[in-house]
Amino acid sequence: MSELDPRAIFGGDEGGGGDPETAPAVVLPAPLEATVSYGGGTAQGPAALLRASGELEFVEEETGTPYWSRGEVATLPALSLTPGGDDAARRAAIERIEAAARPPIERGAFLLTLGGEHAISTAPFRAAAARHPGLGIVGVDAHLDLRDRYEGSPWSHACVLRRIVEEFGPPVLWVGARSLAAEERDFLTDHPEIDVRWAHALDGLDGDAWMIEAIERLPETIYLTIDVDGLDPAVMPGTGTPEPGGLAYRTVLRFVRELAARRRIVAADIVELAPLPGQQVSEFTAAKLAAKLISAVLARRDRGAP
Ligand SMILES: [Mn+2]
Repeated sequence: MSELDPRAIFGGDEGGGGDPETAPAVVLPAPLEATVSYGGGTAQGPAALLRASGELEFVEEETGTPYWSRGEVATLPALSLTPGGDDAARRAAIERIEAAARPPIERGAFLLTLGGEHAISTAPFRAAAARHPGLGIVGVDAHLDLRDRYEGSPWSHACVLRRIVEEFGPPVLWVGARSLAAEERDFLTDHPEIDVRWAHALDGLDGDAWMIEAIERLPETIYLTIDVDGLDPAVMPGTGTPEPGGLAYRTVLRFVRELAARRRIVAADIVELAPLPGQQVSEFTAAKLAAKLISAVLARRDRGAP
């Protein structure tokens, strides 16, 4: 059993407390906040999400059954990551996250990393790609994060997909985008294989057929990154770089469930949560999405799928 403060355990007393060395799902808090360009606060994201997760009812309302069995979800101690610093310090922080991500991924557990800013995704993606060659990446995000450098740094949150594409060239599906820099537009022109489902292009589409069509193009093993700003700021105000016209909570939920049912999500992250004082909706929404993601991944395993 974990000796962490119950408020620092995903799922609290009822849903948490699994052994990080054996549990089929492991949560890794990675509160890195170094290159946030607009509103700050992502360093507080993991703690707020964990606290909110302890307030969730443990029965999933759609099924009437618990999200998972006791002990199936473990939480690692939050990494202590120095904020700010130069590129070398940022790179070192990402390497520390990667080192923490490796053991659960290597033994085949599902790893959910909690950011922190989006720059952290490189770390668990690398750990997962080392074990799963051909790993694809799926993002829910208002932004493409395809800049080469941002505010002088190649390790900015605005560059995370660019770094991953350059290093691994993975199949990419990016959902909910609604922000575009000229540099990103040009990069997309040069990389037509990057499958972007723009938020505006989803308006008026009938049902979820688009999701299934997009998911069926993907390889079997997937890394999923959920930037909370992919959701509409009306339901997710607590994020540093909000963009209007985002996805509905239920749309994201249905997408995550289709993805988890049709592909093997080996690792995921939820990033860019920046809690707002006196307003708990953002961390509560992120915590519930995290619980439903873990539940959907474990349900696939329970059915005997790899
Ligand atoms: Mn974003």
